[in-house]
Amino acid sequence: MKTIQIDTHRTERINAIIQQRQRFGSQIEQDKANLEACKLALVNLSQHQSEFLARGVDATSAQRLGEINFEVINQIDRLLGSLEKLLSRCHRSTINIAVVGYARQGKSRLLQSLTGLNHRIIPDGSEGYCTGTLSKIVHQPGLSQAVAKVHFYSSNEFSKQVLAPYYETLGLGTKSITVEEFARTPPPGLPLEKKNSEFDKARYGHLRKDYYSNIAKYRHLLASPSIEIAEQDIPLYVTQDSIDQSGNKIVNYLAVKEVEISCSFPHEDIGQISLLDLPGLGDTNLIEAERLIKILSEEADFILFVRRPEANAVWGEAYLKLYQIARDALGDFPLAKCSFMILNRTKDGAEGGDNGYRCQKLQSELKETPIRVAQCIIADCSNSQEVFIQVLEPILNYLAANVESIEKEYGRSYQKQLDALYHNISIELDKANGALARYGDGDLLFEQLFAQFWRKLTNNLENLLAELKENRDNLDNEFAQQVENAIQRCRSNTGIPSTCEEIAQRRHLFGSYNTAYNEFLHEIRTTFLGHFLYLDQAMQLSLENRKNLVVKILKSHLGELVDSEEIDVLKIIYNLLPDNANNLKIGFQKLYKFDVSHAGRVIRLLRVNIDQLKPDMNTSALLSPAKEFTQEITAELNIEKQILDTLQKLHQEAADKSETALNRIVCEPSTDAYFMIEEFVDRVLRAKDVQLEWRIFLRKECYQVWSEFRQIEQRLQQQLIWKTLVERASYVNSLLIR
Ligand SMILES: Nc1nc2c(ncn2[C@@H]2O[C@H](COP(=O)(O)OP(=O)(O)OP(=O)(O)O)[C@@H](O)[C@H]2O)c(=O)[nH]1
Ligand SMILES: [Mg+2]
Repeated sequence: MKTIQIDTHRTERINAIIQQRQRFGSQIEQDKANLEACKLALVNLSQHQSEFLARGVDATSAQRLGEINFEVINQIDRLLGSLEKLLSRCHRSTINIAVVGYARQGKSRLLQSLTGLNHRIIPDGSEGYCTGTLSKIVHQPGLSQAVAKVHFYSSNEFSKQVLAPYYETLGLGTKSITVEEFARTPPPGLPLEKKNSEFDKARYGHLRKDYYSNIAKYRHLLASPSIEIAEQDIPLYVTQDSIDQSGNKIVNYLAVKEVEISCSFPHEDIGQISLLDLPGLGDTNLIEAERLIKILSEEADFILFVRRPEANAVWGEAYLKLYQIARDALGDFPLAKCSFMILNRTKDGAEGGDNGYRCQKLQSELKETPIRVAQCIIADCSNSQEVFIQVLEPILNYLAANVESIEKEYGRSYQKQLDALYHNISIELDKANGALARYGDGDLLFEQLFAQFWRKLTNNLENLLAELKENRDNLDNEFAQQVENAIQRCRSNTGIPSTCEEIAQRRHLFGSYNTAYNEFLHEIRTTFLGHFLYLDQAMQLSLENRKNLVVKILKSHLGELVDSEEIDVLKIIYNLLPDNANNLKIGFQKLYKFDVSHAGRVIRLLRVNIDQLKPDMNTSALLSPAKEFTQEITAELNIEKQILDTLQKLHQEAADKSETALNRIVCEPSTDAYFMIEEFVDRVLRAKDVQLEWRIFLRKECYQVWSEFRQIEQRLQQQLIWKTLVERASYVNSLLIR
């Protein structure tokens, strides 16, 4: 292709604009890096949050951790997405100019004039709609012929991006329809309320006559990968009005998402300008307008609204609507700053004739409409020279003068989002900052655990005391059983000779009934007492059992401080108590030393009942010393039998008395136990300053008593890690605001 002319001044100006824009890119680059760092810090924090919660922390920390909302990460992602687009704009090495307007206004013609490219590459049409799809035209020096890459919709994209908007807008059903379903059954009829609208009827016609009726012709393309085509085939994919040799309409454009055309621009000095030719929008395809224009928000740097004023042209509803759609679809794109309205002036002989007057009228009336563009220009779009002077030059001048403020406008928009994000992140980081504040605080932990300890200990001991109080006058079953056993043993194992012969033998041994009798008394008495020897210990054992109840309670609250199971727990605790814990020391000491067995209570009690079993105290008339046992008496009275009877009687009397006496004391262990424990509880819970003594003692032993304290080192370390992560996140967050 022939190069027409090179205006180096123009090339430099375009380069200057592009370079200036790239400089803005570095600021965005920085913001993006900060945002990414911020995201990383927050992701890190959120991972630690989950780990903490999974591992289990104290309730307060867990609640505070749970309150941190990491939704801000998604907000960062969204902003990163927008920055990515901005960056690709700033880094673009071309200025992309797009044309937007209704059909047959001369958009394609304008682009032809601008580039010097012919109608094979940028097809224009004299009948009906011409351009059928979005085409991007870029300069690639050295190409003798244009080449194009055609991208088709996938079936899924076609169903979501093309069909669904028609079905939704026209009320044909809310369920998204697949290509297969669409091919099988024609779209349902227009709902009643839409039937009167000419717009809706036209749109429905486009769906039914173009998309549905021709589906068999273009459906195969929806599954096709992108293809490369030669220059002469470009119209077959770009235009709406090509026909094949048999005169049938070619409808490839319906399946085309975008065509990228590379060619060598004849005007090489505008090589760094890329062009975006859009299908003419109209009543029928306004549904597609939004989608097409959305693409422009990312790809276009400058938009030319093109209008060829027809007879009696006014800025009517259709134009206001088009502008409105464009403004909504373009989002952050500073439309008023980056668009011109081109009024396409035709001369006599052209379709519509000389429209000079109409152009001027519309130009002057434009400011009265809500349409906001940077400039409104009148130019003959079919005249290359005029397009250069009237359109391109003003665009370049305008961009050169305004590139800074345009970028600032973009910047303002995302800076606002950055500020909002910074604010949101700060709120969450404030929460994070305090979340584990108390996690590694040993003093606080101690206070919490001590309060719990004190509540439980007092409760348990008081309950025990109440129970003992209730039973203090009741017999001690265990002790009573021991007493009963002893009495039974005493009655069954008396030590009394079982026959008169035994008595006679003993008499022969000493040669005296008196001596034998007295010796029997000694033996019976000691046997008798022998049966009760262990009762004092049994009484003590009963008390030990009650002490054990206290031990159990203490152990349940003192963790690993003492691992012994026995009574000596009391002694162990006593030994661990600090010297100045006077009350506790006394309380523990008294309890572990409490012993009733040394007093020999039972034996004392019994001894007074068995005087009759002592020879000197024996008052039996039969065996009084005054009546010496003589040969005659012996024979006459059957003395052995009398001795046996007497011994049995004396034993029985002693046993009966003892039983009565013992039955009087079977409640004593219960009473003793109550007073013993009451004394202990008073001493360790109620004495003045005793709580302080516990506090001092347990603070010293806290690592043994509470497992939480054993973790405190680990907790401190985790707290430090968390703090570092929060600080890091706060620091990177602070970088978001300039
Ligand atoms: N004489 C003259 N003819 C023009 C001018 N602008 C457009 N035309 C003709 O009008 C017809 C439509 O022009 P296009 O450039 O295809 O219009 P378009 O806006 O691209 O139309 P669509 O692609 O259908 O949206 C073509 O035959 C053009 O040659 C102009 O300024 N002067
Ligand atoms: Mg066109």
